[in-house]
Amino acid sequence: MVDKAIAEFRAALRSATSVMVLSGAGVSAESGVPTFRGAGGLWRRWSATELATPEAWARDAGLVWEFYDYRRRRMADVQPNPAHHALAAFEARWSAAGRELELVTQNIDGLHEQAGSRAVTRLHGSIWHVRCLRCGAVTPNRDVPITPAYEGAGDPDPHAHARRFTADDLPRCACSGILRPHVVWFGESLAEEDLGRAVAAAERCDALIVVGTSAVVYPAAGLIPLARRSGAVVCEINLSPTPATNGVDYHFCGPAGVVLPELLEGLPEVG
Ligand code: BJW
Ligand code: ZN
Repeated sequence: MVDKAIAEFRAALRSATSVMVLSGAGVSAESGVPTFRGAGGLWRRWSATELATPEAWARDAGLVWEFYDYRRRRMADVQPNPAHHALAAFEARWSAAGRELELVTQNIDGLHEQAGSRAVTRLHGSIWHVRCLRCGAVTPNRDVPITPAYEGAGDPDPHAHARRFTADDLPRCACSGILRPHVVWFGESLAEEDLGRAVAAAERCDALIVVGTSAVVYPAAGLIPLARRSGAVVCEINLSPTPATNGVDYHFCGPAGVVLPELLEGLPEVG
């Protein structure tokens, strides 16, 4: 039986023209990608959020690349799960019916795109792209290891023998500049175009689905009250309450891979 609140939000979707989805790490958890603030969020003795900073890079770029190389190795083989597939299938039906869907993700793993989602705005970049610190070029890169020096490195065990990497071990651009992961670290600005697109979608949407995010990282978390103030009906799908929960219309407690397919199934109805 479909839950009453689910039925109510489905009714809101039925009458919506423009829908926005804001996704976070919880959407990829069922694919085996660890979240940031949950169990499995530690690599050696660091949390992901300690190494995802310009300060960590300035201190030890070789270590930061080792951490990203490890995550790239883990992410290389994961597959989209029913949550990613439900969103991609929904987008296909929704846009065929002439309606608008904007999927704004904080995830850097590329799983939404892999599932077939098309209108994806990546607020925090992509782990599968690198950026040159000298010429600024952004290029796709799926090399694992990122350079031969990282072969066999990345052991997450806190007691692992720590290897030191030097500037010679780091990946280089054709211009010989050092390459860094094309992701957004704490204290760095989001790409203006991406944030502008997300803000416009939040202001325009009739319904917002917030899924699998702890809603603590800004400016992404600020999109939720922005959409609500702009008149959207907002639901949150999460395993537990978040700081955003009190400000949304519906909180659906459960795994994204179960709740999203149920919420979106068969919408919009045609005929
Ligand atoms: C499930 C589930 C299942 C599990 N089903 N659910 C305003 C106020 C306060 C601070 C700031 C502010 N504005 C800016 C800041 C500073 C900072 C910030 O937000 N700090 C706060 C943490 C305090 N923001 C920034 O620095 C941003 N830049 C910026 O604003 O520039 C201008 C500026 C700079 C300085 C000062 C002021 C302005 C940049 C943020 C970049 C975030 N980068 C990262 C790393 C990306 C690269 C990488 O991966 O290595 O992005 S941090 C990390 O957090 C990553 C994520 O995208 C992001 C959000 O995490 P997410 O997705 O929510 O994951 P989790 O793990 O936190 O939550 C998972 C959730 O899923 C949980 O709730 C689970 O329950 C749930 N879940 N399984 C459903 N199966
Ligand atoms: Zn370059």
